[in-house]
Amino acid sequence: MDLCKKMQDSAMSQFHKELAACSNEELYCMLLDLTKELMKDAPEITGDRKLYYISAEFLIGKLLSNNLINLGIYKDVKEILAANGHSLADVEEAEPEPSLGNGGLGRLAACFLDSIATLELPGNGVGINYHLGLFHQQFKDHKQNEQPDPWMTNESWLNDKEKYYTVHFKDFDVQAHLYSIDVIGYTHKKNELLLFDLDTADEGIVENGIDFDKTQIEKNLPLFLYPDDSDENGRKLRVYQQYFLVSAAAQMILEDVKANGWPLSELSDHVVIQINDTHPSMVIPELIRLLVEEGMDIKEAIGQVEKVCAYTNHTILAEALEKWPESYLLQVAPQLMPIIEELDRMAKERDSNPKTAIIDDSRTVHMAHMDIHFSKSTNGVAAIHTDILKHTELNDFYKLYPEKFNNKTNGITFRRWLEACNPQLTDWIISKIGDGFLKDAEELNLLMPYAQDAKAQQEVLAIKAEKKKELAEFLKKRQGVEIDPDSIFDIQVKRLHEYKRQQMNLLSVINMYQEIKNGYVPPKKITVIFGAKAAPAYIIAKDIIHAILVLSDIIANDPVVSKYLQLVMVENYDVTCAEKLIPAADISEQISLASKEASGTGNMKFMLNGAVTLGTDDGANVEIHELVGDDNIFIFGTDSDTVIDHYAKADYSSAKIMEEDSKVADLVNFLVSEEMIALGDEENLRRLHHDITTKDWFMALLDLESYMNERKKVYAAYEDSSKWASMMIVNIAKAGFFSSDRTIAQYNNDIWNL
Ligand code: 26Q
Repeated sequence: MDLCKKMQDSAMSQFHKELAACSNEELYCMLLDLTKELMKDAPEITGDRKLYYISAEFLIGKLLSNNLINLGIYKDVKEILAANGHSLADVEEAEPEPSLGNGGLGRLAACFLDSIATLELPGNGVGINYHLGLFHQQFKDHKQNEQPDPWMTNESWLNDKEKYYTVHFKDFDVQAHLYSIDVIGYTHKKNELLLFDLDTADEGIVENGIDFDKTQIEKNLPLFLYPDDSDENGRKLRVYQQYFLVSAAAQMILEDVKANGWPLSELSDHVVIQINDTHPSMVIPELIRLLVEEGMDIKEAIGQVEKVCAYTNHTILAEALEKWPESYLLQVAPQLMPIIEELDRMAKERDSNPKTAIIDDSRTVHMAHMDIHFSKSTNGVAAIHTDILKHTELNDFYKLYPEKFNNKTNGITFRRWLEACNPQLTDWIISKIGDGFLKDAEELNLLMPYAQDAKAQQEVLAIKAEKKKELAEFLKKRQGVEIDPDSIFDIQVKRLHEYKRQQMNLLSVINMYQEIKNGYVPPKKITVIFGAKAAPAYIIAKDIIHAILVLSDIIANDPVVSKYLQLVMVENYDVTCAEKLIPAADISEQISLASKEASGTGNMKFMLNGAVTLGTDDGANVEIHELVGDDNIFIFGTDSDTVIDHYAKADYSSAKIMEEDSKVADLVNFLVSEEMIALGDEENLRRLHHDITTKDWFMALLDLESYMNERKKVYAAYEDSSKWASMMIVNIAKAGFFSSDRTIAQYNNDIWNL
């Protein structure tokens, strides 16, 4: 049946209305049903070897457009809606965004699912169905306020698999209830995202913001992602969530194997489990435990699991490497401890170095250590990150298992981050080089000759101008903020963390504010945009948000400065808003302290959409730099070796920099100036000031001068629009390497062998 008739019939049967008369909400429900129906008929990807990508986070974003694209009916649906007086963009607004992730690691998992299905590899995601997501960020009194983020509606992408798995905790059992979301690839074949839930979950226990009783596990377990882990009960709840996920997952995997008639002795021939950071690491001892329960000898079970599992490290920050006191594990899942003890004993047999022990002298269990000893592969997520793991952070392990270490530079799905969010640029690329790049992203290189083509330059500038207008409309609608589409859009959007140095950007904006106040007239108005959620218990991060929001008002209230400068912080930065911000960006701020950002993936999305990077040689910026060359990127700051050296020698002092550089001192002191305190909260501002002047653990002041200088150069470069457009085109042309299809092909060749 043709699509138009199908849509008309569904509107009639569901709502007894003509298509033209339906509301956006009704159209969304109709399209949701229709899409689910089409996906139900799509062939499953099968094979006798299967991947389980297990992760505490899947930041999948809205699914309608993406699924329509991958089903090959996006344009048709858009046209049919238009013919009936509707816009697909408006219909999309009715879709709630599932908030099942924090940031990079969760979004990466979602891009990977898209590419795994597109490459027709049999592989499912496995995670938890958090009812209230991470949290919804609101700004009140210039501060972040956290609210629950309910996203599940009666009609949703979730399918009930009507399957339960019993998870044994020390004092009680729970029934993990399996749901799924279909993941359709570009060739119309499908895998699944499998999400475990608890029927006993009770949203009613949440009160004032996101507070709830952390001890009522049966009611709270699947409510929030990473509940506040600043207190002991919060941390313990996290262990409950982790064990819940891995125990249900391990049972399901063994059930799959048996259902296929494969003997458990051949487990590693048929199953590969990719462990997404240490959050699901307990899958290793749990799987061993279950195999032993099935009658397998423990040595054989360990051997199998070591061949089945592979571990990805996403961070070099020591504080993010999870380690749990043995006492927690004994309270949550004591049945794991004998297995972990055995793994620890074997690890100590392999290496007597206490730094590689799984259980240390204070009876703390190091999850990453268990992963490296007892999985077949350990990978970092960008070249520099893997190098730092090998030669610094995990060097003791690298010496022990050099063959296990490998790099898999991250990638992004072009279906969402180009086709869906920037159809204008997609069509432009197709008009120049055909649509082959949608299958083979490296074909984007064919755009290179257009970098010097005056007509092509004008065209990309026009598309950027259109996307900037769209963003201005979006922000007006979403947040009531007006921005000037004729200004330069200079954007930093990512989780708030000191190492990402939003505070350095803020200090540089203070500098711009002061210069303009002192009479400097910038050639063009600049709109600096931030978007970031801070962890609820991360005090300094929240103080940085406070300072940004206060400064934003100071600038807006200044009749002179506001003509040339605007500072905006978007509320509740999420995938939906990333899809609007990124295509509209002129400048992509990637300014982490070198050595600290494992990869970054936002940097790739900006580049693909024709933004020029202002950044440090950190994470995947290094690879972007190599690809586009010095002339098409703005790099500044201390290199990673020097930074690592500063930490080793403990010789960095922000106070010393302030003593020696009065300009830097003035900028920092502005945080506690009368102007700031008049609008803001003195306690927060003083705490931030104190932190930067006495600690500045992530060295914002080290690179502040070079950052401000480089930023000036970027703004100056923007004035030569032909040169700027050629930089945009080079960035787009060189972005092919960052397709997650390439990343997934590498995982498959080197690790999964599906
Ligand atoms: C750990 C312990 C207790 C509570 C929370 C956590 C925790 C939660 C989330 C630790 C880490 C995360 C998330 C990490 C993350 O998103 N890392 C990012 O991964 C991206 C994908 O590889 C990289 O591009 C980013 O550089 C990296 O920061």
